[in-house]
Amino acid sequence: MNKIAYITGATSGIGKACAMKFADYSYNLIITGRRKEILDELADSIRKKYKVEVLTQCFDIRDRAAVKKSVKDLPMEWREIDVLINNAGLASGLNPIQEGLYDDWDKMIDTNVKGLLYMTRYLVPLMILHNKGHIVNIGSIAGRDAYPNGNVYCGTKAAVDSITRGMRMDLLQYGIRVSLVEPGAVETEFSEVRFKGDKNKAKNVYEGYEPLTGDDVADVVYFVCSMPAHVNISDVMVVPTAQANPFLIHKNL
Ligand code: NDP
Ligand code: 8X3
Repeated sequence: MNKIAYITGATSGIGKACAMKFADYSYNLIITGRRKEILDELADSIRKKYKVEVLTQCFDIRDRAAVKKSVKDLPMEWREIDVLINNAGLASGLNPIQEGLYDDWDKMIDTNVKGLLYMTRYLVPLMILHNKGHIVNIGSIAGRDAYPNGNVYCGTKAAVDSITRGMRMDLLQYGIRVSLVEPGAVETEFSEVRFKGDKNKAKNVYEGYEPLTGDDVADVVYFVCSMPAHVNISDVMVVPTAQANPFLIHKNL
């Protein structure tokens, strides 16, 4: 029987790459996101290419009632989840704290922290019931060290780090593995979202060096999940060779 991976934020970037990677290794997938058309197209292409089953769930992870309903609506054959990849997330804006926009703060905290908590809160009881599970939270290098104007985004990823450590303790008795993958700069839609559609600003982030791709991160996530049952890779940071920390990237411009 194929294993099941539940991947949040699979319409783009790291989540989409994880969907492809896990399908390639014969996982059936539950993939989520808000953009239904993209989600449906991705599901179709994965079904065709990898011959696995794919279930789509379209909802906003900030909406606790919607998260609850999506888990409640899972058909019986989709409830034994082996891997949960808590990936959906975003940065919104890059402003000094005194100029921060409240709406940006709400978006980041509600998505990156509360959304991850809601997903985990509703899915973990299924893992406990079935006596198995592995949760991979996507943190960030930004959670290890803040950078100028990153304030709230960095804070949400530091929260993901801390929550991950707490989750690991709480779920120890159930044999549920909890891992944190913390990428550095990955070229995805991330910067376009952060700069609210400004493609030039977004492109500039990745100029002069080779950033990670979603595939690079998916390789690491899959590696973490492919360990034998007695091994947990609790924390892994993956960065471009050109990156030393959140604010030091060697660029040849
Ligand atoms: P993308 O913007 O390419 O993908 C983000 C994904 O999250 C999309 O699928 C989006 O789906 C989903 N998402 C965002 N908000 C919501 C929401 N409210 N409800 C449901 N889904 C949502 O960015 P990345 O792939 O780069 O980001 C994935 C994760 O990786 C994030 O947590 C990010 O913080 C983290 N990360 C990214 C790094 C980078 O440099 N790119 C580095 C370190 C960590 P949709 O729009 O369809 O809802
Ligand atoms: C995304 C990486 O450095 O832009 O988490 O914050 S960074």
